[in-house]
Amino acid sequence: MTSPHWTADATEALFELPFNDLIFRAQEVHRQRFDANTVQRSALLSIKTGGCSEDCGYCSQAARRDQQTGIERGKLLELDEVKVAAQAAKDKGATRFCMGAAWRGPKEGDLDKVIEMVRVVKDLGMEACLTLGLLDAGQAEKLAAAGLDYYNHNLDTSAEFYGQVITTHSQAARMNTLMSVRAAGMKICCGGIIGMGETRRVRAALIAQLANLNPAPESVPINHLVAIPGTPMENAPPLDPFEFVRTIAAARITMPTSWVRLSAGRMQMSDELQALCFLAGANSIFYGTQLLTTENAEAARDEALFSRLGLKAA
Ligand code: SAM
Ligand code: DTB
Ligand code: SF4
Repeated sequence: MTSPHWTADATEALFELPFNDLIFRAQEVHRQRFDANTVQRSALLSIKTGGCSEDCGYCSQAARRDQQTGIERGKLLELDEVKVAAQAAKDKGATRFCMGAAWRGPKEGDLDKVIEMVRVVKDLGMEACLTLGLLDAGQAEKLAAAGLDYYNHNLDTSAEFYGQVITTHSQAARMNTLMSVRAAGMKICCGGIIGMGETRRVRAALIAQLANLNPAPESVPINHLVAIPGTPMENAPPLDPFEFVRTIAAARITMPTSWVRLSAGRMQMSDELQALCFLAGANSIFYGTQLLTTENAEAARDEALFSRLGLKAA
């Protein structure tokens, strides 16, 4: 399936619309393809925490900063631990289980262990998603053969801004991984982070790049920076919350068939801001008390919000 090409200019023009016009357009697009009152829920588990070789400026898990962030290096979780967490997520109503590892990319021995984890999740009847860093073509094929539904690998920010945030790998290398994931036949979960001090132009260019992956990623996580003490971004300038909502709306309009996930940063958002994000076309969330190394909104708060807004779980 091909989709229209979005330039950074055309995407920035969406951001420039009066807020009400932008939200109206996003609603129109959203309602053509989705039930506007349904929100999908994914659970997240860190299967290997900390000690990462990379230097992503927003991340608490870079080995070079573990003294400052206080994140202890963990081992790859045991299969039984994953089983317990996956069952608990299913019991709470998650339909997808995402497992993340603080690696530049997986080693072969680790990949075999992770494949066992994918089988556990699939046996419980949930969709399985992994985020393990860079993959080569053979690794992507192995994961696809194991039945992995989604691979999460974010572009994170626009090509022009990337080098100011991450120096240990290039955005082009991440593009190669996305192509390998696609070639192996898996669905792509790919998005980015907003609120790192980037300009509106950078946000628009990121959204255009995602939309132009052609086909667009099936799942698009829009993360609000969680400013973690000890990272270079701990004092990132605050973002106007309406600008975050605009980013969600631009993602919805440019990627009409994708699940747009209101991802990291939800705990720091008011209920009203989250409601605006749903109105702008977000239709997925991370659900459960923990993201990777930071806390997520409590399930009880989410249940109450869903009930107040008349939202249904997918
Ligand atoms: N190491 C793998 C990688 O980088 O692809 C997988 C794990 S990595 C932590 C997954 C994603 O989490 C990143 O691409 C980034 O979008 C998001 N993330 C990490 N730290 C974050 C933060 N402080 N705020 C918001 N999103 C964050
Ligand atoms: C994604 O886009 N966001 C998730 C998931 N994919 C792996 C991770 C958010 C991490 C937030 C910071 C933390 O908890 O360390
Ligand atoms: Fe490592 Fe991923 Fe964190 Fe970058 S975002 S430092 S690759 S865990």
